[in-house]
Amino acid sequence: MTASKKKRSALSVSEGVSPPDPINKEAVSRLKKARKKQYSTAELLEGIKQGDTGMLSRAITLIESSLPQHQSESEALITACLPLSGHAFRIGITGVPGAGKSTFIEALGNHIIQQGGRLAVLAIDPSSERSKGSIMGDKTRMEELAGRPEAYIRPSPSGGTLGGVARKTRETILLCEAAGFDTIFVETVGVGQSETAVHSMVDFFLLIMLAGAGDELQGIKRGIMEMADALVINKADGTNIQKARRAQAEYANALHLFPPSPSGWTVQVRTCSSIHQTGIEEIWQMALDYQNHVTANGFLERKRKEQSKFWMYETLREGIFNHAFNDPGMQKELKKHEKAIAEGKMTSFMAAVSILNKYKSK
Ligand SMILES: Nc1nc2c(ncn2[C@@H]2O[C@H](COP(=O)(O)OP(=O)(O)OP(=O)(O)O)[C@@H](O)[C@H]2O)c(=O)[nH]1
Ligand SMILES: [Mg+2]
Repeated sequence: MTASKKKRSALSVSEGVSPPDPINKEAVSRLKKARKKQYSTAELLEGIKQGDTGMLSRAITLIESSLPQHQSESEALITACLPLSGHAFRIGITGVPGAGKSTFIEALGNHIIQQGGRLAVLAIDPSSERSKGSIMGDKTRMEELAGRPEAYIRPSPSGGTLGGVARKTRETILLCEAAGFDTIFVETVGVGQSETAVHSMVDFFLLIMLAGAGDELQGIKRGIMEMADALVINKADGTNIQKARRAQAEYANALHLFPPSPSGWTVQVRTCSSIHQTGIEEIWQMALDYQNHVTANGFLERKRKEQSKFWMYETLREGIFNHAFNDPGMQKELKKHEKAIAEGKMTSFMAAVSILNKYKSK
């Protein structure tokens, strides 16, 4: 085929300048790279040390991952952050839905930042369904805080058992501390076992309550009150002020009946209005008083050591249980024994011994 014939063919493509791409390919590839970029543990650690919250978020996502290939990287990162952690004041905040936790955190958080602090707000919410709701709620209730560079708000890790979620939150505390946050809030909703988990990872545990719900001691589990270092009666504003004061006196009386705390700290009852920001400053001062008290008498150090031990055994218990009972044979044994208990053919104790014997002979 001659060159001239080729030019005349209907299939030939006339030479010319190719049209520009409708999309800026270079920008797209840069974006893709940024999205996909896998940071090394060293890069994440460096970012955390510099207080870069973008890198902190990536690191937290890594430790939250349940993929086995992330395990060793995640462990390396936590180990590297460990010596940089431990200096922050860790505060647990709980209360029934609607008590005003988010609004209170917004008010107290802004106050702490005004005092020169840097605050990380974490949450433990074992039901992932609810956590979606509270993230949405928190965005509007913590508007000012969320916009501040001195604040870092991270919703609860979702899914998994309470133990798993709690362990990840505990590790997240370490990462946040390594990133320079000097105050850590861990929020949980006061309706289940999650308070116990939060209590086992904080220095100071604050229970937010409402006045005027009939009998002041109703609806609130004694166990939660016993864990608290301070009770805060929120919404003490408008016509509610008197009711809040009465509730304060009643709770203070009720607390007298509790055994003294091993910290030597007397549990305080305060009132506040998170919306009007009254009583917030005093509550922060009280928290700092507590911190000074337990630092001076050595209780804080002992408590943190106990907590570390507790989480080692918790994780161990869960790991051993999963390892032992994840196989179908043992699952069947569990179900069989559950049924035997339900039908009254065996006591719980007998069933447990029988299951353990099955496991040992496996
Ligand atoms: N009057 C008054 N209302 C308040 C106060 N604090 C919170 N509220 C209101 O109470 C409602 C619940 O407040 P939230 O801060 O969302 O409560 P929460 O405890 O975070 O609730 P959940 O996230 O559902 O567990 C909102 O309508 C707030 O505006 C307060 O100090 N005074
Ligand atoms: Mg909330």
